[in-house]
Amino acid sequence: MNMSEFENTEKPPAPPVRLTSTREVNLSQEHKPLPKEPDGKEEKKKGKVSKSNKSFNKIKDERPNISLPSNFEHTVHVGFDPHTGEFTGMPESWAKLLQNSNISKLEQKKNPQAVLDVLKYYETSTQEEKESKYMLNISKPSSKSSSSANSIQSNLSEKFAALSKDLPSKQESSSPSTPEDEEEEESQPPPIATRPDKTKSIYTKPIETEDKPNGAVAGNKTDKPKKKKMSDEEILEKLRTIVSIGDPNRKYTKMEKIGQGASGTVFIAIEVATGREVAIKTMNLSQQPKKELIINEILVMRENQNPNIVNYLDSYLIVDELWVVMEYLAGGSLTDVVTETCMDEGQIAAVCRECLQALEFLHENQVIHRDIKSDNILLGMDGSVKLTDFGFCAQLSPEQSKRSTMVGTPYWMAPEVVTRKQYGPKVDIWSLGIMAIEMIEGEPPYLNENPLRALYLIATNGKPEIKEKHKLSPVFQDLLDKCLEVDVDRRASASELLKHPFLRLAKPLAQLVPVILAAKEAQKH
Ligand code: G5X
Repeated sequence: MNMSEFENTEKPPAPPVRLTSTREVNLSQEHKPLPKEPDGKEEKKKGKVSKSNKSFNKIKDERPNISLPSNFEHTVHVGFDPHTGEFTGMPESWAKLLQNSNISKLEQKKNPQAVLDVLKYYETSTQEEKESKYMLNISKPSSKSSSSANSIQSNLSEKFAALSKDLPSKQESSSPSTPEDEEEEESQPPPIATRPDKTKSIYTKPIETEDKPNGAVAGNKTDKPKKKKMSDEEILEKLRTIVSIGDPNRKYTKMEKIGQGASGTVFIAIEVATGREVAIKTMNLSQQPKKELIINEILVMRENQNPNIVNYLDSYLIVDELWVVMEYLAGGSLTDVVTETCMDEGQIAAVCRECLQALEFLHENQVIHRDIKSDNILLGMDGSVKLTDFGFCAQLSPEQSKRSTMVGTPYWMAPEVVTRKQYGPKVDIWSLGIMAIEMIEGEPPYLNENPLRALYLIATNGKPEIKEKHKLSPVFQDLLDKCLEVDVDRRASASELLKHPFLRLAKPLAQLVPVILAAKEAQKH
């Protein structure tokens, strides 16, 4: 018929491919709505990455045999002399980190507290990369910026000093594997690509010590059992009351690994009874430093089902291995799309609306996701958009309506998290704003900065600069302003944002399919 002929010849052009993609795609520059300046650093990044990723994966793979170091903590007191502009009593490892951070002397002098905050923070995140999941006790400065010589206390890991030299190489990484990588990645097909280590989530121990009469000195290792800390046996006991009985190996077949995260390995499988595809996250409990988080993830997600959330389906416990069965989305993550292609505003608005629907639902139910970023947005082949990985979510209650644990991924973190204030659901809105920047620019602000300096910049700059803001429609600019508002009370809520005029630009979800396919195509190369 005429019509189909017409459609064949006039097929819409393929979506523009992002030239700055770290995954090495080279296509014509022409249809780029939001070009980015070429970045010299990009090249440098690539070379190193595969190597550092490789060793990182290696560490992860061997994790089963490495027990977490314990009792390697000591307390340090750091002061700042405003006259000399020097920190006093700073551990050598911190000094080294700071030296490599590109945080200038002037910046240090301008905001020494921010420097100390982020140093402690960074300590934790690097710690995590070595140990995979990361429980560090970090005590908050007992009184913030009260004196010019701020005294802070923090626990240091013995390994810490060694970490600073790894930092520069922990740059980017999603570049295609070099031949030598192949054996490491054989079980990681495209849907979930590797990301730079520095885009991985971190979690630090709550700063509850500050409430203690004896202040932070009460020491962190002594108070570990405080607050309903459950024993391993109690954890298993509790899990047994939650999970289904039966052998999941008989209910699901054709398991194929699709991802490896801090908390476990993810497989795709077929549910025998229905023939549908599911994703299964398996976690070896003996390797999980924070088992309560896993129970939390299951309990919270079992109760909170929504079309814009990767829904929990079932769970099983096999000896000490926990299986969490959930919906499978075949379109890959939003990261794949933002790094490989350029989205137009209609597509960005559609993704924002879907994410805001998920957040409105969660926040109404007093749940904070705490790790909103493109990596945690999965796409269906029909263009559906769903929020995933609730491994760090927090269920608020009337007794505890605010949180202080430092959770998330540094580049996406709200200022109130970085500066260690009490925070609530609006941290997700800030992160959504950062994710919107990913959809515009391909990556979050400061990704090329030393991560430590990035944290400093979040703490001190507040709202990040958007490179070519004037090229965005006024309604989009306004939405970004409302997400990236430092003042939490003035920052919009999810329900408010759902009424924002920018969302009226949203295209039908089916129009996300071309960028999903383009991202998949780009990743093949
Ligand atoms: N394509 C899902 C998760 C979601 C709510 C409890 C964590 C990964 C990876 C992952 C890949 C999926 C899942 C589905 C695709 C993940 C989670 C989670 C929950 C219910 C469990 C990690 N790291 N997926 N489809 N990928 O590679 O919190």
